[in-house]
Amino acid sequence: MIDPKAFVDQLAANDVDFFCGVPDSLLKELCSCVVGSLPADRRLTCANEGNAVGVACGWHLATGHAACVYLQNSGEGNVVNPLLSIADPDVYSIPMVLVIGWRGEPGVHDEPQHVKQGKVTLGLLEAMGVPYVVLDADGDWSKQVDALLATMCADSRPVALVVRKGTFAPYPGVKLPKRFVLSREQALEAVLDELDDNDLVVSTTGKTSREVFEIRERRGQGHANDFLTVGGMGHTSSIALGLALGQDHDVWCLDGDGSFLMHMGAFPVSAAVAPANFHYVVNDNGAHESVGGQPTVALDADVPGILRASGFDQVIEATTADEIRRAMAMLRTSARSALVIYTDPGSRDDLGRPTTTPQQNKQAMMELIGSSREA
Ligand SMILES: Cc1ncc(C[n+]2csc(CCOP(=O)(O)OP(=O)(O)O)c2C)c(N)n1
Repeated sequence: MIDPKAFVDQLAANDVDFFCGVPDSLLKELCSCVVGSLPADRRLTCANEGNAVGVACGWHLATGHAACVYLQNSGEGNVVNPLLSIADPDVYSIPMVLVIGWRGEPGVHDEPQHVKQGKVTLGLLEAMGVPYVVLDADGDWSKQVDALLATMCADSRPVALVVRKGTFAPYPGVKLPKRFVLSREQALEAVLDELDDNDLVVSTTGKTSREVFEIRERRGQGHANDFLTVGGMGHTSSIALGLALGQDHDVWCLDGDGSFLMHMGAFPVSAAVAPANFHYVVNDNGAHESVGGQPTVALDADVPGILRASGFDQVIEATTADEIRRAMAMLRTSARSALVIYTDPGSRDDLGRPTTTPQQNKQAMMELIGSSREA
């Protein structure tokens, strides 16, 4: 296995001395090492992976050095535009090292949302002309990294390290202080208590959707009311908006702060057109909890203020189950209102995963709404 600290040190020794990106569960140990061992002015958790490529471009302009951009392969889509239209050797020719966690590698079992992305991960890099090497626990990683960095420097171009599951050795996780009353799962219990059989849910990527699924299982409620945004992080509110615009059931978007930040431009647009059946709830635990707990800026930024400035007339904040219940009643009757729930990061070790497929879930919801051609 690769010692994350030795990896970070080797990059730094080659003038790759700034680390930015969006955390990934497969790169959890590396991300913990970046947060835990580098000074604050040498690292940045970005809102999305494309932003991280932008920061890497600016770092090179400022220092002549290169930055490391870390991401899950789900974020490859977010980096395509700034890579091809800014950093590419045909444009500004900016060196940087992408470190990409390879979820869904062919032959390695993974969740449905990772299967297609896993198949095309290398092909996308090839199509973009980004030289890459695949790292695993057994190879001579140090030589591989040196050879790739030599290409990066010689051609002044982005290059990529694609990292297999189980490559990095354990590194102590990020410890965040306990500040609030509820866990995310307790908050979700309180939210779901207030919903009725006609209410639809669009829940965000990561453990929120897994917890919604498990709460429904425990309650024997079935899953037809819930659209689990298993991939497409950051698009949860847009999916909920489209769903609310196209039919009359109440739609409850259950977002996370990392997802909220990822494509925040969606909010003024949603607020401008939000129909009365669109209800926005964000769980702000100040972290990308689902992938290792790396902090986001959401507890420093004024999330309620951002929502208000985006056009949500009434934004309620809650930290207890009672406050959540009261707020849910208010949201149901007031258009353009939103709820920000503050919770502590953390989740059960035995949290399961959805046992139904995405297509079964989609079909069940469309039958409930009556929009399925097969209904
Ligand atoms: C485009 C993209 N980048 C990264 C990921 C990996 N990922 C899955 S869940 C998650 C964290 C979500 O954070 P937040 O919305 O705050 O919810 P929390 O996990 O804290 O409940 C990340 C980074 C992803 N699925 N897609």
